[in-house]
Amino acid sequence: MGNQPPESITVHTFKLASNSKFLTLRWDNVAHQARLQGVFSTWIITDKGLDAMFPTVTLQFLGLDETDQNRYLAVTSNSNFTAANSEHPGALWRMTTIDQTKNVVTLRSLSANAYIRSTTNGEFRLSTELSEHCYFILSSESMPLRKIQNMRAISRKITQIIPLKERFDFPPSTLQPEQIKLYQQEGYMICRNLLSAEQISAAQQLIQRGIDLGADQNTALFGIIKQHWPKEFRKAPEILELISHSSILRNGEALVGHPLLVPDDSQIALRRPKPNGDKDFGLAFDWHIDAYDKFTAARFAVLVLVALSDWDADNMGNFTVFKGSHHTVSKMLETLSWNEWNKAVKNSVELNCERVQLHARCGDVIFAHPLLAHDVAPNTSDSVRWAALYRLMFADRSNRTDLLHPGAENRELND
Ligand SMILES: O=C(O)CCC(=O)C(=O)O
Repeated sequence: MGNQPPESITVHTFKLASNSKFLTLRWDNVAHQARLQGVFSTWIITDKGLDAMFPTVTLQFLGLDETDQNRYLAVTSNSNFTAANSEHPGALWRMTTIDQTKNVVTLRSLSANAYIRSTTNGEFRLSTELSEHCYFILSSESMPLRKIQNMRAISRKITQIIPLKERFDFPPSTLQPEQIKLYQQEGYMICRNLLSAEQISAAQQLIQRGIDLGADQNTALFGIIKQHWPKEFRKAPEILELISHSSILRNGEALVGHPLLVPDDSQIALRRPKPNGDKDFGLAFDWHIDAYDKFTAARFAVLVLVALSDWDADNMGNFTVFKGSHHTVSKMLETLSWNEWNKAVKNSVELNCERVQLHARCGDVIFAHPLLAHDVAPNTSDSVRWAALYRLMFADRSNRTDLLHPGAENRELND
């Protein structure tokens, strides 16, 4: 008998203990939760044997051709998931058994020193803390090679229709703990140098094209005039990638203390000069919060504004904040009835917070708490103010309640 190839291989699935969904690799190389078991959620575990007590393993998904090296679950140095070869520094995982009778295990990335955990939006993230979101039920079966070959043939067909693509490696947060603390106190912060000159210029060119085509039309609803840009501008990669292809996304997460979703829409906001000192904004109030309904407040996690022109003096259509007002607004939402709150907003009641017209240079990024009262300053300059705004949503919607009580939010991003 020569060296016969094995007739079967032991394969594994990782099913989340919390919702019975499988750890799967998606077409865009995101580790995500799938309802059904398939080739992309069936894994070959290879023991790397770096530590006899706690097995260090690589996780190779079954799908695709054997010759394709990039079939290993790995974590990048920016803590994002990717499909890589087995030599990738983030491809080593420590598998620890939590409950032997039920085969419950956790997976800890050796390079990131953090556990893989599920989020309620169907993705996975890393967490430095162990919680029930990190528990998987490990199932193992011996699978005949013939079956594996059939499964691979199917997966090749799938990837012909939806090719596996590179996932962008979101850059890490640039924020220091003191900055996060100040944001929690004041409800806003300005970050500089997060965007490249090319990114800023691409976004500006897109907006200029829109202006040339007359895309920035005003619409009126119930007497409120809104500047409305068509989807092809609001959702253009030049605008949306300002968030995902810079540290803005992870800075937002660091400020909020929870994972956020990559935005799929934006608000392009031009504020035109009005020499009579009127502001170029539909709302007549002196302050407002976005989604100010008692039930929708903080439905998004953080407001992000990217300045796309210079407005570095007062009265240039500046984004204007009421320093620390997120604390006051939080109390108002808690204590006032729906009618009282509505009246308070409509009458622009005194918040007893300093009103600050923020000064920004092109490319500066402002982060604001969803309960922070804000306004648009008049523009008596001779140039239009350009900005793009984003309302970043939680990956886990249940985290919203944290933000309704500023001061009680997580101090650290654990997800
Ligand atoms: O354009 C701005 O500076 C702010 C706009 C704003 O407050 C809003 O759209 O709610």
